[in-house]
Amino acid sequence: MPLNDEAHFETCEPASEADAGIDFIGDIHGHAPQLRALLDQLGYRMRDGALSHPGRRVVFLGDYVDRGPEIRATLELVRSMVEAGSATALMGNHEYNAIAWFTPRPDHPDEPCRRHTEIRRKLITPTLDALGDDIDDWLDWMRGLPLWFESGQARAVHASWDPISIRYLRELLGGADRGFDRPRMQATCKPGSQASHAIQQLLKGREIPLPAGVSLRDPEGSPRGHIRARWFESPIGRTYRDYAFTRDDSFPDEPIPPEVIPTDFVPYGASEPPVFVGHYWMRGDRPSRLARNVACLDWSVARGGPVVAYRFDGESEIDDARFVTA
Ligand SMILES: [Mn+2]
Repeated sequence: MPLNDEAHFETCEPASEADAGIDFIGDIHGHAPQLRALLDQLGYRMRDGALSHPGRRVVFLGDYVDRGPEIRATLELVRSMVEAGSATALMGNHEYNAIAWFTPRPDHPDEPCRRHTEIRRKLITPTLDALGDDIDDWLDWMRGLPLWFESGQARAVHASWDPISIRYLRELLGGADRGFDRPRMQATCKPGSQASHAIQQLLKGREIPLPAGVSLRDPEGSPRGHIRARWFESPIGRTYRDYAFTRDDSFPDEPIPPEVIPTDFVPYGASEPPVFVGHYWMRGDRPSRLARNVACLDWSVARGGPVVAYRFDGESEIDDARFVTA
């Protein structure tokens, strides 16, 4: 179908969901101007109050809030596209954390599920300032965001595709992919619970603990006792440094001992459909795939990188020519 011929589409039935192309878009973090430029470049135009495309739709990979200068405008743009039916917006760990900030702990109702440390307060303050008195409405919207996306041809999740965690959460959510009311939210906030483990796999990704005595700092300055794992690959025979999602020479170049590798670990199969994730602060001149069927679309907009899209049209192998940056 000639996707660039808009006049053609106005006289045709809209493409069915299965046929339509999907534009996957990575982390935005309040950078609305880059998002608008990217959507414009992809051919989305304002129709009836929201951006849409006659033959395509968007799947946003989460992390709309925190860090950037236009958090409210970002949320409004994303939400308007969801409400117009031209986009699906997945939950990122930053939306989850915003909900947890305001959710009381089930065992200590005077304390929030997400402890209010100074580092975290600094991170969430621009979001709280941007949403002001409307915070409850926006939190309700965030609670309803789906955690994963799956069509026959492609998959998406904020950080890592983990079938065991997806199965567990689908059961917790009564067969749905969304719906974090207070009790379900509290279930996922309980440290050490299976629900907490599952949500962490999906929204923060699989982590491998560092050897005793080695401690690093994350970009916010919090101590980090783990590496973010290349979950789609096997950790067997790898070192901490070369199995880390993004390479960092401060990670130990020593073998990962088998006892820290989770027993339920299964790498992403080569014949599985393409999967798109955000979250990992990739760096580089040009976005590229991580494996034939795995791509990360977070290229560090919050550190001066671009907002990144991938134009998907049903191909079984990810094509580096299909990444689009604003
Ligand atoms: Mn994230």
